[in-house]
Amino acid sequence: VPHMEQEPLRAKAAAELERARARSSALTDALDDDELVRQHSPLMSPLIWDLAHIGNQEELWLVRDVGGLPAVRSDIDELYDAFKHSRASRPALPLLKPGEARQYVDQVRRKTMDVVDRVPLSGRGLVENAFAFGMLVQHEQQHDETMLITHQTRKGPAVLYAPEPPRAEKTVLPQEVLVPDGPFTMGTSTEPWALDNERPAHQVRVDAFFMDTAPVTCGQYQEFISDGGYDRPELWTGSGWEHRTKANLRAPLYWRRDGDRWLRDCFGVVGPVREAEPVVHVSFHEAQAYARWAGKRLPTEAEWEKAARFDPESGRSRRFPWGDEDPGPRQANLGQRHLRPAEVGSYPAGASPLGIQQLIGDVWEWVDTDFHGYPGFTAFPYREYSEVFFGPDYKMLRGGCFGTDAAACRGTFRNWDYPIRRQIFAGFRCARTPGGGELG
Ligand code: AVJ
Ligand code: FE
Repeated sequence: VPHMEQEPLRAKAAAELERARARSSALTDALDDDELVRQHSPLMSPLIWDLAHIGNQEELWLVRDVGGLPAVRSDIDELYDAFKHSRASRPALPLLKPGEARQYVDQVRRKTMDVVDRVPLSGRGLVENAFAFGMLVQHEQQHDETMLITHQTRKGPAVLYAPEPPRAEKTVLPQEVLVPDGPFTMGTSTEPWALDNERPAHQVRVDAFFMDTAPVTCGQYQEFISDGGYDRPELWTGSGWEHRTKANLRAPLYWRRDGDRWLRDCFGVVGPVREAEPVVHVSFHEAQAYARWAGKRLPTEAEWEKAARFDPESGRSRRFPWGDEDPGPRQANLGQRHLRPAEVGSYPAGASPLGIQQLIGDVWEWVDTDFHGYPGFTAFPYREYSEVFFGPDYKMLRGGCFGTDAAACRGTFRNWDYPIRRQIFAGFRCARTPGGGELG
């Protein structure tokens, strides 16, 4: 990065750090101390752990590593190391109290801002300083989404408010479109804030396939339930059925029956399930069973990314379905502007060249691919970001959701979780092999 181009980068890093912090504060200031230190679900950390962990990672990477400054508090590194303590065990740790945690993250942030002002934003090899700021912004935003998940697991009166998402313009979408056969460029070598697992750009050959133009809706999912979807082992894989039985799954998480209709708890507000809204809080196994019931299958990760990025006219991969411009409120439901997905068809301006909608935002989409590194993968800045998760235990999720910030979302962005997880804001869409059945 030439010297004269560094000032806009500094301004951007500072502004993005501030924007992330405003969100972290809003998510933690909404609750009293007791609710911040309590564990709302064994799957989640106490909210105050997330906050201090955000500060501790910032201290490690920006203050100590990039800035070369002495430790703010070296005595707490171990407490906030995600690999040292399981989420379930974190409430029992001698964590910083809410007031101390807030003071700590403020102290770290003041030093970070000095570092942003003075360090050169280039010239450190693979992990450039400019990338380190992007990485920490994304890290904070990712934990803010995690904290939003914790808010959804929490019981009690609502504390978060946001306007309703925009309503669908009444255009009728075709159910599916054909994505043509041929190579496309998957991943990226140029996206400045792309994390290790999104790199490098590489050619992938994808056979022609049909992709649904929208995520599966609650209305469609209710039909699967009424048709006995949860009681028909032939629709599920072996491990899917085993989990369905053990966990006694009957409907998406946070749904409950009320006479002849379904209700959903959305951040403490209970209301009727909305038929046109993408289904959310389903596991990979449920998504797979639904797809088989519908005579379809889940897309692979390469298919999903081709649907989201490939421009058939130029043959080029775009940053986003709509082009290369960063997401705005017309293109995608991102950034916690709303607390739920928007009805299908609500974002025509976010459509891909082939007319596929809502790939970015609304709900994370399960895809049928295990987590692996792309050819030429190099772990950075640390093996624990991605590499230690590679293997068959995790399934990929793509596209981000209403709770994902644009800083941590793009056409190449990869998320992952266990196939049984439902507390995340995950839904799915279906794909189909031309002429064939459900097997890809
Ligand atoms: C990419 C969402 C799976 O939360 O475990 C946060 C992101 N990595 N701190 C996670 C992350 C380290 C990660 N996910
Ligand atoms: Fe983290």
